[in-house]
Amino acid sequence: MGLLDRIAGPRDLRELTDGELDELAAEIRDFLVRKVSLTGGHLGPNLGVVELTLALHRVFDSPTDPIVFDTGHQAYVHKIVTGRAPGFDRLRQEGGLSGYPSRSESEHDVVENSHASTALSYADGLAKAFKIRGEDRHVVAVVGDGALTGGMAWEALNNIAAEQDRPLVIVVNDNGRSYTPTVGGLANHLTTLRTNPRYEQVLDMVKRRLNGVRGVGPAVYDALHAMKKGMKDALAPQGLFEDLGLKYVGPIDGHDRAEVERALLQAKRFDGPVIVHVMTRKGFGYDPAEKHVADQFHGPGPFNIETGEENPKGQIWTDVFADEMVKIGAERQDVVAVTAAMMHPVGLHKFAAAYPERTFDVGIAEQHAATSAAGLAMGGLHPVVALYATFLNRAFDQVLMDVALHRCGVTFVLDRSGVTGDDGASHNGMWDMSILQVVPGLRLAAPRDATRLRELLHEAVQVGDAPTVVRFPKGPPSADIERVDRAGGCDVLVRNGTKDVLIVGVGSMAGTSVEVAERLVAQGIGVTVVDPRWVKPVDPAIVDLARQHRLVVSVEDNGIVGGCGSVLLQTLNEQGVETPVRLHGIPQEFLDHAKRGAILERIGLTAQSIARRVVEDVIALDDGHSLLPVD
Ligand SMILES: Cc1ncc(C[n+]2csc(CCOP(=O)(O)OP(=O)(O)O)c2C)c(N)n1
Repeated sequence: MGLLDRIAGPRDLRELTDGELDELAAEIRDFLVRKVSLTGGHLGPNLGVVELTLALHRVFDSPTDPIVFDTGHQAYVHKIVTGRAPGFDRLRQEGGLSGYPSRSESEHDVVENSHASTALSYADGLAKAFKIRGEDRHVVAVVGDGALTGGMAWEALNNIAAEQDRPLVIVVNDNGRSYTPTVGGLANHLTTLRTNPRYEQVLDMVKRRLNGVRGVGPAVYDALHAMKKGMKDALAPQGLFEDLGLKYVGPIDGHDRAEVERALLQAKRFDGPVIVHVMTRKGFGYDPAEKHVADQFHGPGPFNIETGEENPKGQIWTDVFADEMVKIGAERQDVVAVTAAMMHPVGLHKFAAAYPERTFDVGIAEQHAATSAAGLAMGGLHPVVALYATFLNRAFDQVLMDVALHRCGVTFVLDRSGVTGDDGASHNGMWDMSILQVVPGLRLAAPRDATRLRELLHEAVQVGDAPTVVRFPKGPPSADIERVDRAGGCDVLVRNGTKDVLIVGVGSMAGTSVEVAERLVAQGIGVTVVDPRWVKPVDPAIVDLARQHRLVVSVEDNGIVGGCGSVLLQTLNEQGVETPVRLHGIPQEFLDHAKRGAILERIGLTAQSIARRVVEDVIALDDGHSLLPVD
């Protein structure tokens, strides 16, 4: 029986000796590598916070003292020491452990939103609440140097620093990276902090400790050496935080648990807001992660433990976008690319390699990305801003007022739209087609396959006087689906039999719609399937087609409220088309984590389920009844 088996909750950590805690840290690293190699997940960030998390749970009394993890992807160790190690066999699986903190899993999890840069605001509110209620509790926020590049973090710091009597400990987990190295003035400043003369001592300590850590290879020594060579002295390096009025402790070697504990205890005693600057290494202790150039195993899929090689994924939508952007970059000198700290995940790394001077990583700052893109457009360029669909939510006002109102030609490319699954409720890209419907002048395209992605991306960057959006889902694109005809700007994919049912298949749901059609045809129902390609604005050709059919069915992988189907319904109503319309989309719920396929099954977005409901609707029409209520 290992030490890990003896840890049922944070209090058990306090019984352990220094030697046992070192042993436990090694066991936890082993455990993380073994479990994540099977399920995939956020390995690198968690390997980096093992000692930090043990120290946090020994110094503070969670849940009385809430510990808020920014983004939450680095909370695996926290899960392990709060009694959830057995759940790791089913990490990110349906009904199993969530990949982020989860309030339904544990009283130790405070925040489960995986959108970055929010922890300091939650912590600010919690500290204010405890003060007003007269409760003597500390609040701890753990925030990465990447998350600190988000504007909200600074809005919160501005407030937190203003009140000196609220005990709030901000742990800056500084590993120098988001996915890739963190960029910007703040990142430079943190680098300066590392050049504090005290850092020399810390560096020595880190080096000494490395010798004692299992699985650490030469990569780490080289990196540290390189860091050291780049050092220069600074007089008052912590100035930025102290100028804000925040006490500063650090920098601390985040892999020296005892030293981190001392710093946290010191911070705790201040009984006011204080920053503890902890230096860690992403992927620490697992050689393949440390050596992984792209992102130090930020979030690998299942992989081989010995080699660190990920199981092959095949071509995904992102790859198609990545290659096409390089071609567009060659054809158009005015096209520039913008990423919000996700160069590789959104596929802009190839463009960046070909045209480094035309690529901008703005940090985890989607709002700024949008408005900065407006500026780029005003300055005569055509920016392509590539984001995960869920993170565009942040920048709604900027898209509306800063880009659209000014008629700026900016293309937003939304990867991971629709149901994404494993990462849970906050990662599903199911809001974009609803919130963007209300933006005047904005044009939105949803490609059904790789060929259409290339085609629509080219069309999008041609638009110079309005925002355009191209959205596509997670995973591999389906095989190309050829059109049989064209109607306006739309592709007709199926035209079979009498004009009974018109199916409007949006984006990746076009393939599903073709399957639905096959099932309906087999039952003697005539079907037309149309892929609008550009779903906003509604193509007049769809209105004409709707008028000619007996039933219109829309299928989209977006929230049902305010999505493409709902806008189509409204348009038909305005145009006096009385054909009944049935909407199929994602129910407006926060969907628990599970595989994308399993979720689509559960919410009825499969060909079988849609076909069954359409047949029922057609039978109701044939019987002269009004349509059945949705089940
Ligand atoms: C608003 C938002 N944009 C993008 C992301 C994607 N994302 C997840 S983790 C991460 C990097 C976080 O870096 P850091 O805070 O330094 O933590 P580390 O992984 O280095 O521990 C990014 C960009 C996100 N979660 N939220």
